[in-house]
Amino acid sequence: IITKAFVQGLPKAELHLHIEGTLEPELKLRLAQKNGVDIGQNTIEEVRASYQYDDLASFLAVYYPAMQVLRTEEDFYELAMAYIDKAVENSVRHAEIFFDPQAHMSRGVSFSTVINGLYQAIIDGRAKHVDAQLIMCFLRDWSRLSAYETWQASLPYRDRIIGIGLDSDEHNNPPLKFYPQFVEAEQQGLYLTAHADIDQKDSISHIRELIEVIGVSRIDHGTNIVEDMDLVEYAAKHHIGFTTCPLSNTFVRPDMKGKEVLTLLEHGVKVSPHSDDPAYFGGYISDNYYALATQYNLTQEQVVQLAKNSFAVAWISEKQKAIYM
Ligand code: ES4
Ligand code: ZN
Repeated sequence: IITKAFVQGLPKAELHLHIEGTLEPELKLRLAQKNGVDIGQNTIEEVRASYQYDDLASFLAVYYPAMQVLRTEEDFYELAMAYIDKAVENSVRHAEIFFDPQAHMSRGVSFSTVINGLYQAIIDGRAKHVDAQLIMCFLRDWSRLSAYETWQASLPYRDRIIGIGLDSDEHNNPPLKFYPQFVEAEQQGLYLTAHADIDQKDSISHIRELIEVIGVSRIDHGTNIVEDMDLVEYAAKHHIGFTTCPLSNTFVRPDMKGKEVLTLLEHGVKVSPHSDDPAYFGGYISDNYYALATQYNLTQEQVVQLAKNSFAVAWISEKQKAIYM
C-alpha cells in the first residue's frame, strides 16, 4: 500500500510547475495589500471562493488577473522562495520551473524584474539542496511577434534559462505557430518542451508536430499520445518525457489520465507526475503522486519508476542523473 509519507520522502524532479501557479492565497493577499492592488477579495475565504473553474478558459480567467499583485523583484523572489520551501518538504531535488514573462511585461513589469527575483531565489535555494532552473514559456494564444519580442528581451539573461515551453490556451494554437522560435532557441542550446493535450480533437496532431517536426525532448501533459501506438513506441525509444498533472487534470480536463499513464508505463515511456499550478489545484507534487497512486492502485514499484522517469528526462547531465537515480 502506498502511503503519503512514502511518496513525500521519495526523491523526485519537478518538471511541470508554473511559478505563477504557486501563488498561495496568503501571499496573494499580503502582496495585494503591500502594492495597493485591488484583487476584488479581502480574506482568504473570499480568495478561495473565487477559485471556480471547470475548464482551461475559466481557470485562466482567474489565474492571470491574480498575478497583478506581483510587482517588484522582491515579490518574485518571495514567490519563488516559498516554492523552494515546498520543494524541500516534498523531497524535490531538482526543479525546472515555468515562468510566463508576457503575463508580467504586458502589465508594465520588466523582464529583468521578473528574472532577477526568480533567479535570486534559485541561487539561495541551493543552500537548501534544491537545484532549480527556469523554463521560459510563451503564451501560445498571443502572437508570434509577441513571442519574438519576449525572446529578444530574454537574450541578456540567456544563461539563466534552460529551455522554452508553450502554455496558455492551446485551442487553434498549434506548436508549429512558433516553429521559428523553437529553431532559434534550439540553435542557442536551449531545451524544448510544450504543453499538448487540451483540445481532444487536435491533441494527437499537436503531439505529432512536437515529436516529428520540432523535435522536443519533453511534452507537458501529452498523454493522448496513446491514440497512436506507433508514436508511443517512438517516444519510448527516444526517451521523450511526458509530464502529467493528475490534480490539475481533475479540475480543467476530462479526467486524471491514469489509464493513459499506465499504458505509457507499460510501454516504457518516461512519464512522471507533476504539480502544474499547485496553489489552484489542491496540492504539490507529493499530493499528485498520492492521488494518482491511490486512484489507480499503483504498486510501489510503479511509483518508484515514475520518480526515476522524472530524473531520466530532466535537463541535467548523465552524471547528475546517476546521482539522483
Ligand atoms: C496552465 Cl493548467 C494550464 N494549462 C495551460 N497553460 C497554463 N498556464 C498555467 N497553467
Ligand atoms: Zn502546465
